[in-house]
Amino acid sequence: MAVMAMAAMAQSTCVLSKSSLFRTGFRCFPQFSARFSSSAATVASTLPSVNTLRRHKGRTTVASLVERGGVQIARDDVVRDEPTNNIPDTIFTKLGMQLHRRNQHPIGILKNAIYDYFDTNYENKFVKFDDLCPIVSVKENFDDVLVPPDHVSRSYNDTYYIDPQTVLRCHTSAHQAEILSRGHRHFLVTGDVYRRDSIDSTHYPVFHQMEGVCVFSPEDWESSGKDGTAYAAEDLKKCLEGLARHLFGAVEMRWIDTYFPFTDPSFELEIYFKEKWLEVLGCGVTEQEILKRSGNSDNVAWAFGLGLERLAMVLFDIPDIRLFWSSDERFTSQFWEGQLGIKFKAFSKYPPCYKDMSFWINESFTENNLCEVIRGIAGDLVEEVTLIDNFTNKKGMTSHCYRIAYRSMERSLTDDEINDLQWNVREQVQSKLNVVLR
Ligand code: FA5
Ligand code: MG
Repeated sequence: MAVMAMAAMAQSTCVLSKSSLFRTGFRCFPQFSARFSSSAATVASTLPSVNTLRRHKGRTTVASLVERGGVQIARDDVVRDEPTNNIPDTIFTKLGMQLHRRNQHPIGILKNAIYDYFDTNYENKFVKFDDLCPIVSVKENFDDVLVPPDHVSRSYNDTYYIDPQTVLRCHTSAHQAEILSRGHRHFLVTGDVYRRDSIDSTHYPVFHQMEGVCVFSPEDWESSGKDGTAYAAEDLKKCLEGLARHLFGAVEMRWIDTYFPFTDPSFELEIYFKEKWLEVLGCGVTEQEILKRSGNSDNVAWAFGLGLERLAMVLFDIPDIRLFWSSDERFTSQFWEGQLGIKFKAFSKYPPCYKDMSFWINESFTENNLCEVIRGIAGDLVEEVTLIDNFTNKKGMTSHCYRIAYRSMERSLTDDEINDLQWNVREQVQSKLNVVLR
């Protein structure tokens, strides 16, 4: 079955029952933008590794079918041996997981707690969607929310493409326009989202977001003495500060002004966690164009997108984002349906092992491609990849040195095991990314 047809079907059946990707806006990547706004064949040239990746896949057995809300998604519809497809099996297997629909999992517990907040404060006004298919069109993911054609988030480096018209949604905002067009004015959309990204304790290529949208009519703001935009912005901040208090009680937080293509003004909320400010959500007042196209011309709306893992890390004191995917009973048995007050107890802190790796990069080298290769080999055993040295010699050649931290959340790794991983990483980084090891 063609993916688009399947996506459309999944969409309708389900409905019933990038790192600040968008904030950064027009990051200056001239070669990149040129590539990604032109033909598919040109786009593919930035991913020299895709076909090689496929060859290595034969080694592991991967389920050929996952189920989403009663709809079956075949591996062949998602992972294809084509230059315009950049989806590895590790990502395909995550499609059926839906951590946000497990009531005993921290992500599901958090989703339900946020539902409680909205149900209590808005008398069940918000309609909830949590089973929309993550396979969406480029139009839904980008065009419908006014992401410009040359925006960095559209690149093959940042987004997982099934084919040039179809992606794994990289944010729940992909559903905003469609749901608004169907006449909904208050809704929450929860789902798994997918991004090619760097590797550290707060970034993972699959994570969960909750989108909230609330539409106001002139009578809502007219008596307030404010204009619609100021009224919505104030209401939005009040709503989200209330949510933060509902979840965390007293917590240190701050608002940052930012940019999103789909909102103006736009804000991010940061929470102080483990001696750092952690960005937990993006939000703002919806662009009029989106409202106009959905038949809401005279109205004003606010929208937000919460990063559920980030909030759950703060709420349950979970130190590393990989833990959410652990099926180790020492992790899963610590959480209970409806229990917000639980603090995660690390079963043991296993030692990390660091390996450095230097190479001369080429024009098409990107850190996201490097991280994808490393994850393809080490999976969740890789904790962090950091650029520790970067210089350009007199001949104009640029060298990067990356430090890879290997650490299991569940056991001690042996020296042999790590050396094997590192050997494979070196070999595949060289062959797939065409860099020259030093
Ligand atoms: C967005 O995705 C916007 N769609 C949010 C939005 C919705 C803004 C509606 C305005 C209106 P951003 O790329 O910043 O924005 O991601 C939102 C949140 O997702 C971040 O604040 C962060 O909490 C989380 N997040 C982003 N990347 C990752 C990642 N790789 N791993 C885990 N969480 C992430
Ligand atoms: Mg952001």
